[in-house]
Amino acid sequence: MFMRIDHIGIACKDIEEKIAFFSETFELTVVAREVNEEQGVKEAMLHIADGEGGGSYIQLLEPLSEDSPVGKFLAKRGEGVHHVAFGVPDVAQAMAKINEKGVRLLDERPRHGSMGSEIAFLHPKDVGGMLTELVQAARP
Ligand code: V0V
Ligand code: CO
Repeated sequence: MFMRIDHIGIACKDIEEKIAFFSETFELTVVAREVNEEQGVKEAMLHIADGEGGGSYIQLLEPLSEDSPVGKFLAKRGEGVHHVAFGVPDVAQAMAKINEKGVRLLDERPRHGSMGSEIAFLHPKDVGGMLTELVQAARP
């Protein structure tokens, strides 16, 4: 079901500062930047490698408001790893198969994600405390 780790999402207070840190320290390149109103984030993707069905990235996330998912996470836990996203060939199919196993979906249908992807989240409490995202990358 999982083809690769698509990205690790990192919650940060100041995305510009973290972009500078990650790109300078690890020699990573920012390949996309987006504001996603629906998810309440300003985000940047830093490319690591290319894999089956898409690339793998670090995703830096700054909240658009305090009551957004990342805003609440920062207030409660501070900066750090917010979610892990796995690449899947078909997000709707993966959602259905995973839900059949009793894992709660946080999305009823796929949402718009970074770089034209389709995404869906799984409840962290059902995945060993890890907020999990499924990503179907955009077709090239
Ligand atoms: C909350 N919890 C987490 C967590 N956030 N555990 C692990 N990792 C996280 N990131 C825990 C929290 O400590 C609570 O546990 C419990 O889950 C309920 O959390 P809460 O603080 O009451 O907050 P809620 O319920 O209001 O929201 C939590 C969820 C929410 C996960 C349901 O953040 C959500 O729907 N997230 C999905 C959307 C999202 O995160 N979007 C931003 C990324 P205790 O204290 O009760 O034990 S957007 C993105 O990645 C994009 C666009 C992309 O990749 O393209
Ligand atoms: Co993400």
